[in-house]
Amino acid sequence: MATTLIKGGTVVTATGRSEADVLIDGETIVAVLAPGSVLLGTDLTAGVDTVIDATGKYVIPGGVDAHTHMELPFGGTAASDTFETGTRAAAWGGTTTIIDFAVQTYGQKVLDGLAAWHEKAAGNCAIDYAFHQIIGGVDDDSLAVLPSLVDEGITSFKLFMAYPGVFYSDDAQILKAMQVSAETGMLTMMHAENGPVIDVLAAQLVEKGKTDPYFHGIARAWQAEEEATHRAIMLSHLTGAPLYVVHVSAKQAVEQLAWARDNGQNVFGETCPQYLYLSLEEQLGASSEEWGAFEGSKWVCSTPLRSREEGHQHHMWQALRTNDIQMVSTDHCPFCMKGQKELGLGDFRKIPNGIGSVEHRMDLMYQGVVSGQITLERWVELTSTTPARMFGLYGKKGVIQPGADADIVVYDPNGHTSIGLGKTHHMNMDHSAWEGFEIDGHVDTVLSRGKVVVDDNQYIGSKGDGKFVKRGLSQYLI
Ligand code: DUC
Ligand code: ZN
Ligand code: ZN
Repeated sequence: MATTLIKGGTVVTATGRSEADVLIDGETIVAVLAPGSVLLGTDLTAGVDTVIDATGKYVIPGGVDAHTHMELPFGGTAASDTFETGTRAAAWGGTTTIIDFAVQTYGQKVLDGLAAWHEKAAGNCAIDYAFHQIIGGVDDDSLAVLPSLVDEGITSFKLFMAYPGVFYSDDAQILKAMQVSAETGMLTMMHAENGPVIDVLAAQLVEKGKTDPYFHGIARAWQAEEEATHRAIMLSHLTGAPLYVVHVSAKQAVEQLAWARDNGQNVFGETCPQYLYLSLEEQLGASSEEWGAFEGSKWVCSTPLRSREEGHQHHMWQALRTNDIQMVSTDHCPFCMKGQKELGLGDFRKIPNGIGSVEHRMDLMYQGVVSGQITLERWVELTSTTPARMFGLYGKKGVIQPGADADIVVYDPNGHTSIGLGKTHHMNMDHSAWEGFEIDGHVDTVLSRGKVVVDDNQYIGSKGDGKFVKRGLSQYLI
């Protein structure tokens, strides 16, 4: 087995930082040592196969992006990243594990949906991957099958309070699925927006000729997010199901989560970089020479970008500091402008919902360290350690300690990353939602289970390096 020593860096974990060398044997971290350690009389630098010099750099556990949608059929098309392109882009950006959503559509057998996802991913991934299960049709059959997913390493399922006629579950269906969640310990993940209300508002806007992407954000009002979040919390209280609310964007929804947590409920919340940095006014309301007001379609996603004037972004950063929101994923769901987003020219309801960010989450969140929004340790916690714990991967993922998988990023705080097409952009999209963002840091080296996959601005891994990882139950639950 090849041995590697990452030497001279500052190891940063969720709980602290220290000058330390990291020794890897094969795929596994075997020791975290005082700098320059001699082990049983052996000079490690001379004894290992590879030495990575991390002097002046941070050595962090690889990112865990717990919310991606590779190849998701959605909005009359499919997310443009395959497992191959999307996981390679993730590796470029220092993410070494993704948790994607296998889909059961209405009327389909859950295990058939899951098998289809295994087929898409197997042998194609650059980094390790796991699955949640979307239940698009809660019925007797899917409810009966749900508990068996735990043995398959799938310990969480997502329900939708939005998208009537597509993935939507009504309250009765949610209640029944949550009862299974309470019995099994599986985490209920919720897309919390009141879909029926949103669909009426959207139709009324279109009838009045308000068809630009900006009105996507108006139709998907924060009240619809707050109300659904509250309803999900109450149903979780009633059933005892642990609840994880995905892609939280409204400050009022955060308040609901904080209230539930203060009441002692097992309720958790995730936000995404787009809800920290981007807004209704600047992005959904954007205009360009090429696309006119349709430029805003690049940022059509749900939940939507919120008004900066109303202060959601500011509140979201604060919630990350106070732990009212526990982690940051991307909801990576990329669509090209040509042939995909443009399906919604003249009607914002037909714009495929989604933004591509899997490549940039670690950098974008690091910029929050630079700008003083979060600490270095909190950066690691939000992007790696908590996602690993939340979804039953901790110990192997999300930490630098003996026995953990050697998923490691050497991050240079003196480096620089310019995001955009022709600069750093490896996702399969014809535009970047993050064009022009400048990061005061750089992903230098990425190891996936001990193998260097990115180094010196080159991808040197291979398709198929990444393996399916079975997950345990959430490690936040007793
Ligand atoms: N929201 C998105 O923006 N895309 C995929 C699904 C979702 O809920
Ligand atoms: Zn969603
Ligand atoms: Zn999603």
